[in-house]
Amino acid sequence: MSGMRKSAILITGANGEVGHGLIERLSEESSDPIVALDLMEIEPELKKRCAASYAGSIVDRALMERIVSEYRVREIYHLAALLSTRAEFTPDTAHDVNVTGTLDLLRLARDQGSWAAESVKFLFPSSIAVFGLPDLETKRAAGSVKEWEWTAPMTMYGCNKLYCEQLGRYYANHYRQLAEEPSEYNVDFRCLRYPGLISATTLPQGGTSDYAPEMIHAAASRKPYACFVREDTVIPFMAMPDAIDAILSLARADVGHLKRRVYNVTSFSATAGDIRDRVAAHFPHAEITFAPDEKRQRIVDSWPSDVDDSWARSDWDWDAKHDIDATFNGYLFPVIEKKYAGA
Ligand code: AKB
Repeated sequence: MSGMRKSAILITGANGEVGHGLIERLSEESSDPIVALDLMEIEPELKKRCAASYAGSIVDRALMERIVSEYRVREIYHLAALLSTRAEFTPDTAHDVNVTGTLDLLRLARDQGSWAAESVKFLFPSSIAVFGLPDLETKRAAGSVKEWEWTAPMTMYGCNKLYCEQLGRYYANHYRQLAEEPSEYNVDFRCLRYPGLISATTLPQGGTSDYAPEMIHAAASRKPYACFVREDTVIPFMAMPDAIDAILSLARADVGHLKRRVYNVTSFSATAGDIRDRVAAHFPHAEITFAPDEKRQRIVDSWPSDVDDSWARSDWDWDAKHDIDATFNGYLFPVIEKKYAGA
């Protein structure tokens, strides 16, 4: 059957923030057809760039079977997830989507790989939410954390991501290790842990690092904004174009150079107050206040103020193109102004 099927790149969560940027880049840079999947109908602009798109859930097995009956999936970008705030309201659903959905896709990748006799690449965005620092004093003392430090998440989403990292590592390195003939075509799982992402063109849904993009978009669209964390709250961030560069660089890296399956990546760390200052300097009419929500604050306080991404730098030459100045002055402000021009 594999001879009849067209080979394709599968992107789940295609309508999300990373999905938007990734589909735009992949459709320009790669000749491989893209198959997009999202709970919602894919936006028309993105649809045009895909060979096919499906609206449905990643835990719908019949749908997944339909996709593989039509396409030989040789690379997967598994972006679909319920983010950290939303997952706290519906932890069971979050577990279904974030864990069961990922496990189903790992199985799909395994099957596709063994039929085609080649490993399927499986790109998985994890998050700084896998870290859990118990209090602010520890967070200050920890500074920049390494991949294996402080991995005791306090959110369902963080637990889900951390476990899926381990599942991916298992499918890549240890799958059916006791079988007489272990598979030669294990899943080529590659994972990066994103910091808070900030896009000039889309807004996140249901995350806890959302205060940064929300503040910027509110100011650009002349709306008042009450930030739900304290002014001194600090976590690492990254501009969306760098997030897309990072996942594509990891996907294209020579597997022989990858000494890990899971990599920290970051660009700059900033407090909510730093972001307010930059936004207020650029949009003098901005109305930004601070009204911390105790519960969401606790979650952000448990995330590190910085991550050490030296493994990514040395194994696949990771280097963010946008530092904090370039993120705001070279990317966010010019692009966001166009977005809201005339609004
Ligand atoms: C969230 O806030 O849940 C995400 C994340 C940090 O992974 N943006």
